[in-house]
Amino acid sequence: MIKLGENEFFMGRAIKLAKFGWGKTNPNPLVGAVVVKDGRIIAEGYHRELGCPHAEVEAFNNAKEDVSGGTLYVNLEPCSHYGRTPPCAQKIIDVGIKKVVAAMEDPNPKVSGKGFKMLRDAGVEVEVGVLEEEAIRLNEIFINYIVRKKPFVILKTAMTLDGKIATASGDSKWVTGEKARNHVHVIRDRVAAIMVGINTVLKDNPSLTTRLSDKEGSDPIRIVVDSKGSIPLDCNVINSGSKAGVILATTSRIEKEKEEILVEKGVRIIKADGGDGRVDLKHLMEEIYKLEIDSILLEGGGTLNSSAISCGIVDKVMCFISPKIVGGEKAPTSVEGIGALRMCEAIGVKNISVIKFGEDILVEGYIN
Ligand code: AOF
Ligand code: ZN
Repeated sequence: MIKLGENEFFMGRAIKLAKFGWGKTNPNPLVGAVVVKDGRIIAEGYHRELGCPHAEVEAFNNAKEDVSGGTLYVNLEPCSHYGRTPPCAQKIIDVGIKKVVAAMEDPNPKVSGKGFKMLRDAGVEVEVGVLEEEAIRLNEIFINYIVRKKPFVILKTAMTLDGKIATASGDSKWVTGEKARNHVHVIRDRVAAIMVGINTVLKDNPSLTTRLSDKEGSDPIRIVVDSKGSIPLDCNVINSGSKAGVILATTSRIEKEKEEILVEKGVRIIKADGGDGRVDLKHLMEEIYKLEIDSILLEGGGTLNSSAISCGIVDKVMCFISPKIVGGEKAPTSVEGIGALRMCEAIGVKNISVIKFGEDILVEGYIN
């Protein structure tokens, strides 16, 4: 007999397993799978890395017992297409799974609904929608990438209670405490790329790599927006020794010779002329999408953040607020530019959540 909440319990486990794939499956989804028989979990698996077997097949491969007659819990509709791997729906039918419980339909047009149909046509019972909201949130990057055909852009900022990202003299080390800063590295580990403006490179000379306190993380591809190509050849971004590449987003204003040296140093150049001499960020996102980069953590200063928000490329905001007041009208804020002239023109941020990291507060929400 199925007890109340059993579906949610096993789907919760599948979602937990899926999270082990953070940062390794991009641009593919995070997927976990659990096989249950007689109320017990007899097999578990998750999608480990892009190109590796899908979660369902991983679970079958790890099974300690015969999975036939069992119920499969998976947080995404099983695939029906031949891609990097054969269709999971067929495999599910072949191993004799009796029922599939999925959290959500796959938004990938190659699959959407076809996986469920394939299963139902073969007599497998299908139930959809268990922990759906959680599953959608888990794969917000994948869903955005596959449906809207653009990278999911997360604007991250850290400010004081009075909205400053540095003091008037430019000192910004540190606005937030260690726990908040470590969480930023957790996010760097999950996303495909990180993006800053040239001013940040010139001022802070960051390496933009992932440094986690408890495990080795993967470095995001580093994107520097630099319309004139003024990036110093000896800067840390280019010379950090990281295997993750560097993309210089620039315009035709870059000098030919500088461009050649950068290319020789392994930097990929993307030119996206905005007409006003600046980088056209919307066009840049189209080029980034073509490289199968599904997500960008934007750690920009006020100018780049302002351009990114006003041209509509930002999807999510992560705003750390530190309980400090620095004051000073010349102290920079996280979004500069001209800004809205009337309060009714302010950009609304929806579905807000609040988390504490030590003394700091993280406010997250969505723009698009
Ligand atoms: C995954 N892992 O566990 C599941 C996926 O690139 P391919 O050929 O591996 O196929 C990727 C698509 O398969 C993906 O966009 C999604 O629609 C579906 N399901 N993908 O990478 C998985 N179950
Ligand atoms: Zn599959």
